[in-house]
Amino acid sequence: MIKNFYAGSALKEERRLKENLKFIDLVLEVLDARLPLASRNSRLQRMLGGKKIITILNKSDLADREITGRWLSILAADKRPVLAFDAKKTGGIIKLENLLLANRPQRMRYRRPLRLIVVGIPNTGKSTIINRLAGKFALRTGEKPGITRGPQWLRLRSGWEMLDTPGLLPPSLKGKRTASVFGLAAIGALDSNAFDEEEVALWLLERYLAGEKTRRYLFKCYSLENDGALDLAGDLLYAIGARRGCLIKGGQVDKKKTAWIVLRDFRKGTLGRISLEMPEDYNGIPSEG
Ligand SMILES: Nc1nc2c(ncn2[C@@H]2O[C@H](COP(=O)(O)OP(=O)(O)O)[C@@H](O)[C@H]2O)c(=O)[nH]1
Ligand SMILES: [Mg+2]
Repeated sequence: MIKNFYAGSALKEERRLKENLKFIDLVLEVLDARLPLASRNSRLQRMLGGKKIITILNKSDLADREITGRWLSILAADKRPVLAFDAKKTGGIIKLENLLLANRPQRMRYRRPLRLIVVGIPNTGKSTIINRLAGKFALRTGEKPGITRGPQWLRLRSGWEMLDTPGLLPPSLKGKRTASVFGLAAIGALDSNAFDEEEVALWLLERYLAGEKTRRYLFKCYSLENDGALDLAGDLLYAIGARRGCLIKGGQVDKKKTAWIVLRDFRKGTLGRISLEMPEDYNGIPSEG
């Protein structure tokens, strides 16, 4: 049910990124902490050659704390700096700035400023991170993927220069398990025309039902009784729609609209913390995407 809408524009983006990479000393790879495997573009590794990468598990405020902790230790074994991050939290940027200071290259081949770029798939928080790092340079966030102004270098407090436009990577879908693709749809990395919202919402509700904590929080959020009567995602979606008065003519629940409510609430974080991938699924940086 997932269609790939990125093929054409992705190639253009990739060419643009390759062009920019000539001037780049450091790449900030922004992943979604709830989906660190699927939100990584594996082709990036090959494009980068030997460049330094700092991996940011952003939106960690929306992921399970303990699971993110385990992700950090597993990803750190790849010998690159990795940081759990909440780009919406004011003050948190210090941690990232310190990491940037600590990761200045030792020797300079050219007399030019050290430059970094923020890259990632849509909706991982790239623009928010750029805004935080840039401080007084107010850039717009929350814009539709792909809409950007002419690129510009901004000087940061850590001494780095940063491209004000993120490098937009396509989500890698080829060879991905269904769960990863549904996860990408849920976190808002895919075009809304590319998937069936009801399928994705049902998959997401199953994930909430599977965990004791996540389940309790979800039922509380929708003021539903957590008494075992709504153990099936389909019944749960229906109950959420009914509870929200999301009806079509004749009093039936509007399942499509309810699915969007669930997806929107999930993305905003109102449904509570949840991790959609487990560290146990990881076996090294994938080489092909
Ligand atoms: N809860 C939470 N939301 C975030 C975080 N970072 C970004 N967002 C939100 O995620 C959405 C997408 O952010 P944006 O920076 O535009 O993502 P981009 O597409 O990668 O540039 C916006 O609504 C942001 O406010 C974070 O760390 N935590
Ligand atoms: Mg953006």
